[in-house]
Amino acid sequence: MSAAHSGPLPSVNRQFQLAARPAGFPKESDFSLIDAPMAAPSEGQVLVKSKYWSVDPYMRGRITGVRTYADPVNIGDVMQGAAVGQVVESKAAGLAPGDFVMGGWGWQEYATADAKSLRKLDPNLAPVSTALGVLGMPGMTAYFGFLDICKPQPGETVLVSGAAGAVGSLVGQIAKIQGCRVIGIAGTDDKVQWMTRDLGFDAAFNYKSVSDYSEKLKELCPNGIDCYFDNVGGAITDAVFPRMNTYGRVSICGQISQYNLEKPEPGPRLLTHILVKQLKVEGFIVFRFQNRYAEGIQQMAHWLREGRIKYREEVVEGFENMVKAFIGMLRGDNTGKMVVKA
Ligand code: NAP
Ligand code: FER
Repeated sequence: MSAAHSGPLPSVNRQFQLAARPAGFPKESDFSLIDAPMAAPSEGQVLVKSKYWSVDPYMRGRITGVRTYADPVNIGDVMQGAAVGQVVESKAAGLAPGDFVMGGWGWQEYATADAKSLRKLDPNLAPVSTALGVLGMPGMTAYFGFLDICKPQPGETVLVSGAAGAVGSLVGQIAKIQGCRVIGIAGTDDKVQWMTRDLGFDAAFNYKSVSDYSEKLKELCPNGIDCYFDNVGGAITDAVFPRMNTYGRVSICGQISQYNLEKPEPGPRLLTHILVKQLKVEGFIVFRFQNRYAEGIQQMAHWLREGRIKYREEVVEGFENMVKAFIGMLRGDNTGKMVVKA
């Protein structure tokens, strides 16, 4: 065995399986922690020991049982998701014990994976956990979902909802690099302070302590809003549309305020504002940009090295706390990207 693994492998592989389809907000009993047999890699595969797991809002949609861009997670399946790990045993060319990789093996401590399904990571470029955040799917979502869809111009006003999370915190900083005026909306005063003091946002507010979003937006965006990057939908977004400027652009990235509702809110509404302001409103799924990820990762890594992009991780320790971390993220416990560390 390699230096990547000290001591013998355990005889069991702990996994979280989906136990029930959540009704409304997920709860701990919707998942079960089970002992599965340790798997052995076949030809072309590696055995990976997980180091970090991602918890993401899209996972809420994957457990409802509706087929979208992929098959849903079914009851008794290992919960799906991205993870970072270290190769323990290799039967594949190009990967050796000790190498760090990112892949989609889900919520389990060990996994056998086809080498071609993995991205090999350079631990000297950035901490490997960033493959789940700023240099991973959320980073690509911010980079392409903002730049390609909003096409921001210097001097324009950019509003970001869900602005202190993994994606939103990066969108705001990318907008500053483009020379825009940036306003963020998030759910705690600490998040507001992080955005304005550390990330360079021009202003921000806490939607949980402001009652009149419309008035607040009028105050913070006196020249209206040119670009809106929407992570949340619902009442916040309702207040934004009337303040959009003519020829404004709206990137619909997420609608997290709706993900845990048992009955969807009525909508879409306020389409009159799209008409009279001649707005462009476009939804996207980040995988559309997959063939350009190399460009996105290179640019984000460059901005990181220059210190123009900062990132923060909310690290929950211990695999057994996966479900707590997932629920905590949906509740807003995270500033920046929520990850679980082995
Ligand atoms: P995140 O923002 O790091 O975490 C989720 C955050 O949502 C929480 O921290 C919480 O912060 C906020 N939130 C929860 N309930 C809310 C509510 N009812 N109203 C307003 N805010 C609420 O997650 P992320 O990974 O960066 O994802 C952000 C959004 O982007 C999600 O909607 C996600 O689905 C979307 N997304 C889309 C794509 C795509 O391809 N289109 C890819 C990645 C992510 P507060 O304290 O501010 O409430
Ligand atoms: C997300 C929300 C929704 C996301 C993807 C989707 C990758 C896609 C949903 C669908 O295809 O129905 O955060 O992240």
